[in-house]
Amino acid sequence: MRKLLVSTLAVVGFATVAVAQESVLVFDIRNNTVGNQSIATPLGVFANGQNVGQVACNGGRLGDGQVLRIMPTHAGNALHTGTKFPNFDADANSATGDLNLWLVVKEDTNNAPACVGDVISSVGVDFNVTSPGAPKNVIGSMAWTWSAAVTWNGTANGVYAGGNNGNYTGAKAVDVPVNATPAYDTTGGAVPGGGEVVGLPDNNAYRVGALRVTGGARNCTFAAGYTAASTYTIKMAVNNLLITRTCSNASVDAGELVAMGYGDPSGASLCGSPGEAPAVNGSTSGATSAAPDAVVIVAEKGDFNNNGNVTGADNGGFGNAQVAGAAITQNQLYLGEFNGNATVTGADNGGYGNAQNNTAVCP
Ligand SMILES: [Ca+2]
Ligand SMILES: [Ca+2]
Ligand SMILES: [Ca+2]
Ligand SMILES: [Ca+2]
Repeated sequence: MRKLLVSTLAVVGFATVAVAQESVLVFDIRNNTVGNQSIATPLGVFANGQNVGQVACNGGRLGDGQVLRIMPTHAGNALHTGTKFPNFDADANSATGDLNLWLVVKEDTNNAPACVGDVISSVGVDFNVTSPGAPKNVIGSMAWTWSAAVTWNGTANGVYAGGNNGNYTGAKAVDVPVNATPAYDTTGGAVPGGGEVVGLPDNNAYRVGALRVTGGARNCTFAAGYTAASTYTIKMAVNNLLITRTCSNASVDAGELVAMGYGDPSGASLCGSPGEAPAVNGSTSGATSAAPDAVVIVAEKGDFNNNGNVTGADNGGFGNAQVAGAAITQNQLYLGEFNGNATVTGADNGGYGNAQNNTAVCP
């Protein structure tokens, strides 16, 4: 631990070298389990864009699931319960959802001599939320957990700032490849080319953790533009543990160049490269992503005209979702899917009708 921290501190202050990326951190609502969550063989809807700017980045693979749609929490009825799409966290609660964080580890590009036996030795990352206008549905809470995909010597889950739409700070994990023997051992660590076989064309990825987001109590002050006001962007930032790489040889690292995000889920077209540019230097505490890395939309299922309520004015949008077929968008599928089978058909009429019948129940 001590040796790692010394080497970590030693590289603080190096200027960012924005010529390449050595690792990528990217959110996706999928965890790559089979079926609806596979990133290597994605459900067709993910190839149709994320509906915030309508950008489809890479055919639906890793990075095309950066928009998390969750319902607000209802106290007066059960509208947010059940197994409606996407239900990727499998808790039968549409007010909760996961932003899985994937780490892609590429070869080092700025070490001298070239890094041997390299492993990601620390990941310290914050998640900064931008709150839009009003009236809106709020984010109620966020909670981070590290996954078992990477073996770390120590982790800290960090804290949610509290209140509505606060930031999440202090997620930290450290891997110490040098043990007391002393033998250099990267077993279980995040190494170049390791991880699961998933979507990026030039490397594999590890699912290092997940940020679980829960919608707050439904706000019933409805207005046009309600969905836009209930749309939050999240940007990653390096925190004081830094994001670092350790080598088994005596190489000097000019900093881990981390691409935060894959394209911009809020709409700017940054598709076509495996990782958002410019990369940030993981040795710079506070360095932050230039573009949003995830979007959270707290929206009522059935509200196709984006005013917060589910009424006859939404019938046209619901009908369009039913006939969209293979061209259905992520937004249409989220809004129109009520019976948990990841398609919008007449079998969803009952759930949609129930949403209309209960739309006056607040919260
Ligand atoms: Ca859920
Ligand atoms: Ca480097
Ligand atoms: Ca509506
Ligand atoms: Ca359905």
